Amino acid sequence: MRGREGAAGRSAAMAAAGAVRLLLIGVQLVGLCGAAGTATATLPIVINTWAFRKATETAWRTLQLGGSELDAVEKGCGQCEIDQCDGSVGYGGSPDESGETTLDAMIMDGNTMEVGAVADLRHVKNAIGVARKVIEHTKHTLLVGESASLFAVRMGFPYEDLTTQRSLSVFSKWLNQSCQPNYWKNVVPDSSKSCGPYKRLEKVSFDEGTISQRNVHNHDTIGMVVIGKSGTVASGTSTNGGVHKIPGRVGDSPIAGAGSYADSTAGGAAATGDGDTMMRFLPSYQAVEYMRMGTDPTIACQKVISRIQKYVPKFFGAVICANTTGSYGAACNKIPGFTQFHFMVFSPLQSQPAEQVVDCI
Ligand code: SD4
Repeated sequence: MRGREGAAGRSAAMAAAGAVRLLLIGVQLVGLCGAAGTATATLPIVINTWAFRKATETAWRTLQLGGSELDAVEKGCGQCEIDQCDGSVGYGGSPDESGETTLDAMIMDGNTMEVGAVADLRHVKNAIGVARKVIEHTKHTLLVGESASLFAVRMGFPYEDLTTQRSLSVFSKWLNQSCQPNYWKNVVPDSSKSCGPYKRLEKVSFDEGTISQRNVHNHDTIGMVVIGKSGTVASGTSTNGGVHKIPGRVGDSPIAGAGSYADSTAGGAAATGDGDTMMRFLPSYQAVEYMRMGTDPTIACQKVISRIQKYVPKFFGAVICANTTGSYGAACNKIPGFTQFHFMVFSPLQSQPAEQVVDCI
């Protein structure tokens, strides 16, 4: 009797295991075909926001050539800085209110939990390269503005103009349309109608409409997570931030836990979107903590998006997540004009970077 129960139990268990295997294969295929759902992959893995294929390739090649996970993140995001990915990364994009392009970037080592970051970096193109030097040559974490540029020059980076014909024309078009849109509120003259200089309005009102004017076309930061064969996690970001931002504005991208987060005992995550909103929730940190608790990467990403949704339903944003087993996922907030989020993955299951798509929630 016991034997029969045992056999029945074993075959039930085997059937269940078979079903789980089939399910996993299914999820894997779905993942590779580019639909939503957590996909499994073996290590190493490179995952990055948006369809920035060359960045993925560069990171992967760096690993294949024996580079470290940090090298892969630096080179991968650096590729986007060279390519000016979508005009939202690197020089010549997102001119601020005075027409200047300024850069934010960070890189994080998930073994040591060291972070190097630069914000409001001016006149230096390779922002993530400078961020890496902050880890290697200082005891600081974040350097900002012209002082960060001076540091970069000391580290051997060229000091150059980041303005291009394209950024100049975006800037002059904006001036010609009475500086619309912009990020001011509660000021005179009325910022929804005219250019500054503005002065503060005595009576401050909280108008929901002023919270976010982002759209999917004006910013597409690269955020990347690389997990090596041994489970070492590194992450990084690079962006030129929001177009027409107020000079001095720093977004989520160079902030550890906001723009990205890496912890080799759990996983890595990176965010893209409306940094002014997203940085208040430290979504990358939160996602990694969910994965540490065993939450599947897709669900971890969804949970952080849902949390922001509760406060700011119409925010523009997406998060990518990967854990140290090589499983990964992504999630985004559904708003008009942004219903799907594209991201890139490279793992040993593929011979080339695979563009994947997730439906926003
Ligand atoms: C920022 N989060 O500066 C960046 C921009 C971005 O997709 O991610 N765009 O707010």
